[in-house]
Amino acid sequence: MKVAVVGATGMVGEVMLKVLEERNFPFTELMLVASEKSIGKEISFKNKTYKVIGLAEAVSKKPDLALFSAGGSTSQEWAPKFAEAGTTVIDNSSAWRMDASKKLIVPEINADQLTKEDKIIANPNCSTIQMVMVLAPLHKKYRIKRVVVSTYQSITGTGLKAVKQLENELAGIKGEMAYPYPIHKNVIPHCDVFEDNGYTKEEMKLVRETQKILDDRTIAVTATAVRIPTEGGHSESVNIEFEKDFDVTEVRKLLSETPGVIVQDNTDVNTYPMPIYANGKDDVFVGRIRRDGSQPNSLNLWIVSDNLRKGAATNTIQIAEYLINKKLL
Ligand code: 11C
Repeated sequence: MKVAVVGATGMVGEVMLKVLEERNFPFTELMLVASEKSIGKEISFKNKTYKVIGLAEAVSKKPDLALFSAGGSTSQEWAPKFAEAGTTVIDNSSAWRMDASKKLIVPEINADQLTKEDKIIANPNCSTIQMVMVLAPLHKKYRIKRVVVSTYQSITGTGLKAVKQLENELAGIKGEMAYPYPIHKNVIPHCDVFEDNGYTKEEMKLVRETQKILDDRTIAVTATAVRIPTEGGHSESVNIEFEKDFDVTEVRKLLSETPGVIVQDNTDVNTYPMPIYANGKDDVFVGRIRRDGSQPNSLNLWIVSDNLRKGAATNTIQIAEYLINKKLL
């Protein structure tokens, strides 16, 4: 199988290669693909050096699978060209997620929707993936009516430019800014661009993508997405109102039995999820699980996951593994 990693020089691309190596992902030929300015750059993978190639060359080589993490506009333009060449594209950008003809997949939840005909498959936004991993089993059991989420998002979600901004600020160097304000010693209630409704696109992704993945447009979701000067993972404070009542011990048990979810919840010994634990791991961590006594059938919890792994690279590769296992490629 010929595999292309599109956006191989970016932050997610780098993690994608790491995850492909760790999972011993099967391929006969690997193409590392990036924009014009990176063509010819050398990247080593499994003790072999690969030269980065451009998008047109990659399409002409007709890969069986292309793992895209190259931004929305590249994906909009190039994913259909790969698909026309017979390649199955799994795309990490927001370009196709809300397209009614494309599937938005978190393998543990809805990979069974996939068929051989799906040539462009969308990978959800990082902050959505970690939240739905926890919401899905709870929705099945107690029916979710409403979710109120506030995020505390890692600068790695913005990319290398933001990591550099923080490094510069820590070193007292004036440099290029990824954000409109300093991020060191600051918190910025602004992830992605603002939409006309006063919410950011990141906030609206949490609303729209959650409803699409859980296949239930009746779930009310409202979000506030915030950037904080951390790396290693996104954190989320989530308040959930259910139709049915629940028992907190039963919720903890249900989540601890959910594949891909780890419960870290023992306040006696200060155990709860944090980016320093989630960093480099593929699981979604949940803790601070407690009843919201302010209204009926409501729960509070805290979710953390490595946004570059389960939030991006790992989820993409899990989709690819599903396609291979089910012979859908
Ligand atoms: C962030 N969630 O942390 C974003 C990064 O739609 O795939 C990923 C953007 C996306 O800023």
